[in-house]
Amino acid sequence: MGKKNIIITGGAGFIGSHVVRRFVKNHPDLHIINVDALTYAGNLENLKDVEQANNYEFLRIDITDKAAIESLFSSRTIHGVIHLAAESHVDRSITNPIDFVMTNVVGTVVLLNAYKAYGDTENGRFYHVSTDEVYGTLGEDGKFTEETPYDPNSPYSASKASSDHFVRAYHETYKLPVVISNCSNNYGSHQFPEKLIPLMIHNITHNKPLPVYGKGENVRDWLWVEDHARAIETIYFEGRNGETYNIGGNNEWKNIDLVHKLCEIMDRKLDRNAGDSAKLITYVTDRKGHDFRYAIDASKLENELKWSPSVAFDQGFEKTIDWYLENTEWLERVTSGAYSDYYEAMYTSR
Ligand code: NAD
Ligand code: TDX
Repeated sequence: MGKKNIIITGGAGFIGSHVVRRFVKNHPDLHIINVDALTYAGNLENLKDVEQANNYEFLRIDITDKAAIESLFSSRTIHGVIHLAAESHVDRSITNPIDFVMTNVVGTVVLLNAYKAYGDTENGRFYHVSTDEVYGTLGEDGKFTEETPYDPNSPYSASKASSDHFVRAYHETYKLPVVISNCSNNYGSHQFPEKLIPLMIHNITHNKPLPVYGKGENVRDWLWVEDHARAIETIYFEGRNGETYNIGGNNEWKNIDLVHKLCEIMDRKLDRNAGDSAKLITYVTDRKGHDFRYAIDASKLENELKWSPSVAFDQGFEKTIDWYLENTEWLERVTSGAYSDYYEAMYTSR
């Protein structure tokens, strides 16, 4: 018998590339099929170190393309699916919500249907990788648990909440074996510089203003991307069908404090005078409907599946910054072309 086929969608993106790398390297008994449309956020350069592996294959397919997805699932036995492909940036969802409905909602249902019709549902499972943003926003206290009611505020989180609901509904209605995880903000290498940390690193290196939304008081709970990828691996193999697992780093930061910390480290690494980078901080108009605070209670995952974050934030953050400084070519390539139009539309005269 050949290797079991596992589809990982969105494997050319930020988190997906870490998940693909981990599965290809740790599971030579599995054949990993990376299904990705290569949108602006997808980049095969992120997977250079695994592209020659004999248990890895890349297919450029848009998950909303029903015929192409059905043809893939019907042409060979798909044991399991780890679904990460998504439109993932909140600000883009505010200007263009329909793309988020198409990929995040319709694309997820296309995959569910194909897996239900052709997949190895007796033995495998459909894993939906989701976000803590489906729970809405917290005040100063409390944390999201798996029982927190869904209350999404942005078009992005509404689309992810909707896709979570479809995944749950396929479990209830068709007994499809599914599992869902909802994770907090990730940081690490290969993140597209529309997101806070790589955007700020890029701007500091170019002495450009650092756009902090509102008063910078919003709070996010940051988790190292490798710890997220390891949680996904654990949940894929050991999680219980029909369950949701929250994933988080117990690591809350006010945006402005995080940006100041980044500026201090960048001053040191770039041999600048202390305080130079922080002079670039510029407060700009707040994000519409900006969720105030996210914080995750990950005790279910910690107790049931014995997962916990492996890296202290100081260490992971420093490693992350080093990666962007050592990979300036990557950063320059992904910020050439359409990025400048995006940046101008989003930030000029904000
Ligand atoms: P990303 O934007 O970096 O990557 C998304 C990937 O999906 C890209 O490779 C892109 O080409 C691909 N893609 C987009 N539309 C597609 C389509 N129609 N068909 C096929 N491929 C398509 O995203 P990310 O930050 O790596 O997030 C991955 C997943 O994790 C998403 O589902 C996101 O909701 C979830 N998530 C992200 C975070 C975070 O902090 N980034 C936190 C929790 C959950
Ligand atoms: O230029 C900026 N200035 C700024 O102040 C940007 C890009 C962001 N921010 C703020 C907004 C947020 O409070 O920083 C915080 C983090 O912003 P993002 O990096 O855009 O992430 P967020 O909106 O929190 O969502 C992220 O975490 C959950 C991911 O993008 C989602 O895909 C994931 O589900």
